[in-house]
Amino acid sequence: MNRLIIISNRVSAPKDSNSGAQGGLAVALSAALRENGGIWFGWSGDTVEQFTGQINFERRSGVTVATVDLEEHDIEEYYEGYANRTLWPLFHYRIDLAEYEREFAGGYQRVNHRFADTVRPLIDPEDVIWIQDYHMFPLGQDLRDRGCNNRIGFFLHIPWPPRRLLNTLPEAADLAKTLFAYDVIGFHTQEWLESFRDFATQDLGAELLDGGRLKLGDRVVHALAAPIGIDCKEFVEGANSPTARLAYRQMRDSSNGRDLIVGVDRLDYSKGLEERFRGYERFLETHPEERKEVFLLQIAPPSRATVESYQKIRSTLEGLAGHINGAYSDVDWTPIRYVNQGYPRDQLAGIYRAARIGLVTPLRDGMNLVAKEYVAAQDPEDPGVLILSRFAGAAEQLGNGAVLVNPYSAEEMSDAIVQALRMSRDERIARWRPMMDNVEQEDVIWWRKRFTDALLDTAKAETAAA
Ligand code: GDG
Repeated sequence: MNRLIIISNRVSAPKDSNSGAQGGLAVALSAALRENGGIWFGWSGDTVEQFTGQINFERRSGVTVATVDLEEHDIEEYYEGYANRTLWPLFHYRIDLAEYEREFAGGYQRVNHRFADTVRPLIDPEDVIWIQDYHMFPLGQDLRDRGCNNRIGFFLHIPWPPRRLLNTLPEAADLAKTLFAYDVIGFHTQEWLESFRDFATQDLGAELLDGGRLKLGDRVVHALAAPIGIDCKEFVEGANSPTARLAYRQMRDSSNGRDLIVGVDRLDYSKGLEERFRGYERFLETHPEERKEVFLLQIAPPSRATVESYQKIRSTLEGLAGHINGAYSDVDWTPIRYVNQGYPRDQLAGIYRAARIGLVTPLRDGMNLVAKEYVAAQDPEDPGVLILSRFAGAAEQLGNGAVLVNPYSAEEMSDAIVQALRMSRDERIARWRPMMDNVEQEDVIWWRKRFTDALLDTAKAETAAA
């Protein structure tokens, strides 16, 4: 394959290849860069007084990383503003939280121009470019405007919202039009893909061609669903590591024979944590006989702490956890252990394995990798039960084994917990197997190949046509 240029807001290539903290995405993209050569480009995480466009080059475990510093107001408007306060809530169907400010939109445009100006000289004519996520919708168009005729793909890691919601964004049409600068655009699920198609055909007047292609003016883009997976092999190894075994043991010891229900999420309103606590409370309220048989461990490392809606959800959850523990605790039992810190991946894998129930109940989620990690970490002889929101992208693949719930319904959540606690080992195995098959087969390498193959196919089709 040709050399690859990956562009994302932050470069998550691990500093050293043994780093336990690396996520599946970083692993997959780093592996692609090592195989094909290339560069991973993004914001350095640092700010400077005056933007210079000077690139910092670095080698990180066999991958060339190129980063650029931005100005303080770039970060306020582009990252904290448009990305985190406008697009993130809107694309997770939360128009009540979305802030529409021209200043944010302007900063977003400016930073995308800056990225384009900076990265353009690094691109050779044969390179294949792959841009990641909602921070950079217009970057492909910006590169085209700078004479870049390369194959360019774009992948969206969050949902694409229904058109009637998206139309609340003043610049929705302009933003969506820029996606036609790409050759291939990918979404996690059929549902997000269909929402995009609806917007493209009904609001932009695009024409739907065969093979998932859409035409607008003289541009044709191939839009496809490519669900991301985890690095399953690595995760299973991690779940069997000494660290994981120790974490498993400690968890079991501290459970006193009670069943552990686990939740692991960035502290984000899209993850449905408030609703999860309320569902669990409903379970405690309506099932006094089961109460002291279980406890919920919610791991929720804080994120985006400068944004007001995140400060609010944090204090709401603290209040709710305190209320539930106050109302139901006993001298020898606390119903919720609510933890605001992160843990190393292997330790997490051991905790997942110790849990009888994985509670993954986002109100809306592009995919949700925690659901897949929970499945991968289970003991095949005695697996736990995954309770999964039907509004997570992962429900399209794992709906064949998970107990699916509507996270807005405390009653459904409570029923699902009871069902999972009473489930026989045979049923748990029968439900886990097909989920594990999916997690193993459609892993992160499969995802990356599915996308890059489509990107290369468009190149072949064009050569053939010529
Ligand atoms: C976005 C989309 C999509 C969490 N706590 C700890 C920890 N984590 C890790 C998990 C998992 C990752 O963070 C979270 O991934 P998710 O997929 O659940 O969610 P987002 O961060 O919102 O990711 C999402 C994803 O992009 C990929 O396309 O699936 O829908 O929103 O890997 O394990 N990791 C460690 N300690 C923690 O305490 N080490």
